[in-house]
Order: sequence, then C-alpha cells, then structure tokens
Amino acid sequence: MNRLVFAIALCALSASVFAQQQPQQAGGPDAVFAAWDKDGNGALSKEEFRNGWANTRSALAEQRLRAEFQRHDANKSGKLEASEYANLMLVKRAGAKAPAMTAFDKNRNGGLEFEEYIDFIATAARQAAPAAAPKTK
Ligand SMILES: [Ca+2]
Ligand SMILES: [Ca+2]
Repeated sequence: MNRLVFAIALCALSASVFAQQQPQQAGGPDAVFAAWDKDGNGALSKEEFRNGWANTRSALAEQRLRAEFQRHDANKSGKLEASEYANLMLVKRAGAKAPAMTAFDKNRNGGLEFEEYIDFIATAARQAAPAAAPKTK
C-alpha cells in the first residue's frame, strides 16, 4: 500500500472516527502513515495496517474514556468522589444494585482516579451485559 492509497483508505475507513480528533494532534495522514510504517519502507503491509488500525481504535477509546472521566470530575480534583460517582450513567442505571464507590477506591483516598475508574467501567460493563446478569426469581 503506498501513501496515496493509504490516505484514501484512511479517509474512507475513519472519516467519522478521525473527525472527532483535533487535526493538529493527529498530525494528518502523513504522520499516521509514518507511525504505522514500522519498518519504514514507505509502504504498509497488511499487518502494519491492521496493527495501526487496532492501536488507533484503542487509543481513541481511551481518549473517549478520559474525556468522560474529566467531564464527570465536576470539581476537577482528578478523581471521582462519591457524589460524582453517583452521577455516572452506569451507576444511575444500576440503581440500588450499583457497587459502592469505595469498592473501586483501591488506594483509599476517597475518590476514583482514572485507573480505578477504568476498573469500575470494566466491572460494571460486565455486570450490565444482559447475558451475564443472573435471572432474579
Ligand atoms: Ca472530583
Ligand atoms: Ca482512589
């Protein structure tokens, strides 16, 4: 795959995904291409393309989680205190069954840092999956 084909493919594949990014931060298709072209031969193998695409997607997912986290950190303390935690969609939806914030506060500082928040998201997402929820009698 050469640069031009790559740029076209990237646009086609990711128009919506990359539209959410700051163009200055993304560095444009050339910067992305250079980062994906691991052996630097000016062409992307199928594998380089696959890996690059997977990495980009997980990086975007983390960016989104971070943005979510910062939005819920109303007092900008860098952690979600109990009241902020209670406002999380997953917590609201779980209602009385929601786990206590302290269950994820591993370092016991009264709030969830980003890493603790990720733990919570992973746990809550698993519990919220319909298949995983045991039927109540
Ligand atoms: Ca906070
Ligand atoms: Ca904590």
